[in-house]
Amino acid sequence: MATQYVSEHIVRSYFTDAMSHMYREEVPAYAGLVDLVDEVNDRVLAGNLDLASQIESEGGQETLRAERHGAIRIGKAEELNILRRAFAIMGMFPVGYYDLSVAGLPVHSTAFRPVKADALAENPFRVFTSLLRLERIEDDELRAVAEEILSERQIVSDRAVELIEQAEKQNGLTRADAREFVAEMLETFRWHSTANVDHKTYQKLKSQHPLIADIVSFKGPHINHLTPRVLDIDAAQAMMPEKGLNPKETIEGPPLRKSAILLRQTAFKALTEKVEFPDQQGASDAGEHTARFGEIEQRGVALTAKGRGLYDELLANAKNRASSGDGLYEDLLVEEFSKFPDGWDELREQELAYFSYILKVVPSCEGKIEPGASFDLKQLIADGVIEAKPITYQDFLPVSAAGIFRSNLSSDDSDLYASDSNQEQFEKDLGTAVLDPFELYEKQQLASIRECQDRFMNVLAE
Ligand code: OOG
Ligand code: NI
Repeated sequence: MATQYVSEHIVRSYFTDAMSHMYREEVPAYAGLVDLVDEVNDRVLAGNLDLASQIESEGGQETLRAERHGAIRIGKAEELNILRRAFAIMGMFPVGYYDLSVAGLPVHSTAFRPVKADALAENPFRVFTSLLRLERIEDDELRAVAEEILSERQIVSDRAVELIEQAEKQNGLTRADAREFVAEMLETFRWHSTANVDHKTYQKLKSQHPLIADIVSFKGPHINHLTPRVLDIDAAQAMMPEKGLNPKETIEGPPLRKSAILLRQTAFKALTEKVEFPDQQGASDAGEHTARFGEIEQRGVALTAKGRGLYDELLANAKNRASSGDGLYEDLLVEEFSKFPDGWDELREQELAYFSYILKVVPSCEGKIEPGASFDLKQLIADGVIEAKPITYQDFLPVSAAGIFRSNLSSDDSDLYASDSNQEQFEKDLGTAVLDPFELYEKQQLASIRECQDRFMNVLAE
């Protein structure tokens, strides 16, 4: 009998589940956030039967409760490269390039995520992955120290590397190997309460940028947050203080709307945790480090380049007006976004968002497709023969990501810096080009139109 390999989705689900358990144990406040999310979601579902049946059809509670994303920060090209290979085995591929230099952050990033619609439906877990840009450490001596420390570390175990090579060669893993692989990968993302550097080096790195200290001072890229899906992010944000969680000041992304767009997210601020710093004498020095937090997200429709242009413009207006004292950011955001059409039909007709089209089968289209009729998408939608379903946004937003980083780095620097994007170098380090998110949504929309067209022709031929 041929050896049976498990699907990438299964490996990814093992991984999501294992990360969730580990992080809830490592960070009890995160377990508290998960409880809060369950409470909010239960309440929303009890009051919205349509949504409840939709969630049921998408896999029910188990799918709803699985985390949507997490984030890590890594130090060198080899780490990015080996993680790219590890994530591929879980069916996660690099999508998008995020230049965070505009927010004064010494990293650039991508998101490893499933790409195809069926894979996303199985389990959409994504890992936002940021690579340190050593060249942004100004002090030559300190840069050399950081480089030296990073050059010595190996974040993926020898056994994990073996399993990665095996999976690549045979194009899959058996269930037992998949379990072992996930257990090995968990070690990569585990927290280390003892640092890799002495206290003085840590302080120096931190004074350059807290992010540099977080990346360089530890044995590996600890998972710094996980993010479940919440069905009412405004309610969850309001409830955090009463659950003993300290939320960031504002929800990132667009304001609350009838037709949700892109991504709204918020977090409780990173905790300050005890860390031991080894010294030259083999003893250690007690200190602390602030990095780990918990986040929640709520997603809406993916926007076209045109829609995204409008989103970026309105968001920038709200931010600029708030910083010049024009009013409260939340109020200004709502005011600015009144210029963004709020209804699925408008979003579709003005080509601001992506939709997936479905030709309804008989009897609903009976009598509506006349012999000899031509395929007119607009007309068929108007006639109720074709249904347009919003395509969910699967990616991240650089301005939001910068806001999440900042609220967790004990730095309130919100200035904008000149862009210093270097996608070419990032892709060289990654070992492949990142996928373009707009192209992915475009393709999905187009494929759905083609399928409608084929089915339409079949109905005509009947
Ligand atoms: C990543 C922050 C970005 C998001 O959801 O936008 C992020 C980090 O803090 O490492 O996770
Ligand atoms: Ni996040």
